Amino acid sequence: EPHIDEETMTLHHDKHHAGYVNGLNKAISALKDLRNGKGDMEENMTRAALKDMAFHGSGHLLHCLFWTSMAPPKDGGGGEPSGALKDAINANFGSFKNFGEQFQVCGNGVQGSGWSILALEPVSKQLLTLQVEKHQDITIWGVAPLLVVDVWEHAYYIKYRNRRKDYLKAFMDVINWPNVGKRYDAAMAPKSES
Ligand code: MN3
Repeated sequence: EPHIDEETMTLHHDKHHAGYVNGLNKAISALKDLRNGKGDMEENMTRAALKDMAFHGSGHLLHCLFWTSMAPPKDGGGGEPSGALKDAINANFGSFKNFGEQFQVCGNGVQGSGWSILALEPVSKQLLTLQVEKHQDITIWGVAPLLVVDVWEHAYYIKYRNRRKDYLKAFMDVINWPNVGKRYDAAMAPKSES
């Protein structure tokens, strides 16, 4: 509050996110049943269980990142990033202002449900924005999502009605940059080649 309202966040977390957790558990359990000979493996795996797992699993993961992409302004939400992430944003987008505009335009252009995501592409170590639809379409394999914003209507409808643009503008005032910066540092840390 006041940028994002409590009622929306409570419903979003307790009802919508819970739906993905239940859906993922159901898909995993359906896959286990199929491996144990219950039901037609080919039919169910290709048409339902695997797709459900990708949809609900990606929905669950992105919502987990969403909650921790935010903080109330009194606890340090909003403002601008610092440290290595700040330098990387300047290097990849030209300026923080450019990044902010691109991140919001990206979310505004999602058709239907989806996300605007700031991610690190691991091969070239570039930061980029992804305009993900549903939870799993239009992504790049291997990227590390650093900052995500849910742009489905349930994320803003009570306070912002159909004004997604205003919601995205308000979201900029609650970004938990210290957390996003930690994710960036972890994603950039050297890993053993595999
Ligand atoms: Mn949602």
